[in-house]
Amino acid sequence: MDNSDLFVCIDHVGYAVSDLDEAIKLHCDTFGWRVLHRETNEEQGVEEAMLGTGEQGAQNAQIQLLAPLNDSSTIAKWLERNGGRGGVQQVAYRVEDIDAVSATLRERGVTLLYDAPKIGTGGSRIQFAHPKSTGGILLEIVEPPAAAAH
Ligand code: V0V
Repeated sequence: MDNSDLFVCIDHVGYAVSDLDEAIKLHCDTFGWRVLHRETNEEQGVEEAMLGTGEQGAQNAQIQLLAPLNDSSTIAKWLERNGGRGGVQQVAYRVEDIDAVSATLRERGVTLLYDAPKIGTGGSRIQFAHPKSTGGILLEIVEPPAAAAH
């Protein structure tokens, strides 16, 4: 990739929701998305579902529904700050090599939250940039698991 092309594409947009089943119903029954994958990530404190649309599979941009697993979850805090209403909690950019991209972002002064990537959806590797160093957006970078990378 060219040096200016750090990211492959938008991997997903993450919505904070208070009730996962209700949110799935809304986004699938009303907006026509399909549930591609569902899992619980204890470390991140979330119950989540990844949604695709039409003929799209996991190779295309997805919607990630994020419900809090408990009161100390970052999603619970986000919902509380937002008056209990759901909304866009994060945008995730897909990368080919998360270690290389993390190093470049650090060199450029971006504050990354973790010393090393953690495990995300479906065994992906994930890292976050703090909103204070991205212009106010919680930015995730995600390296898909080898089998899902195209
Ligand atoms: C907080 N702030 C945000 C924000 N959360 N701004 C934009 N988007 C968000 N989502 C602002 C907040 O309004 C404050 O602004 C400031 O950041 C610091 O607030 P804080 O009270 O310290 O906020 P905390 O304690 O909620 O921490 C914020 C961070 C936390 C970003 C550090 O949410 C975090 O660790 N996020 C990364 C992990 C995560 O989000 N996990 C759930 C998704 P002012 O008031 O100071 O101006 S898991 C996932 O995505 C997976 C598994 C996957 O994709 O595979």
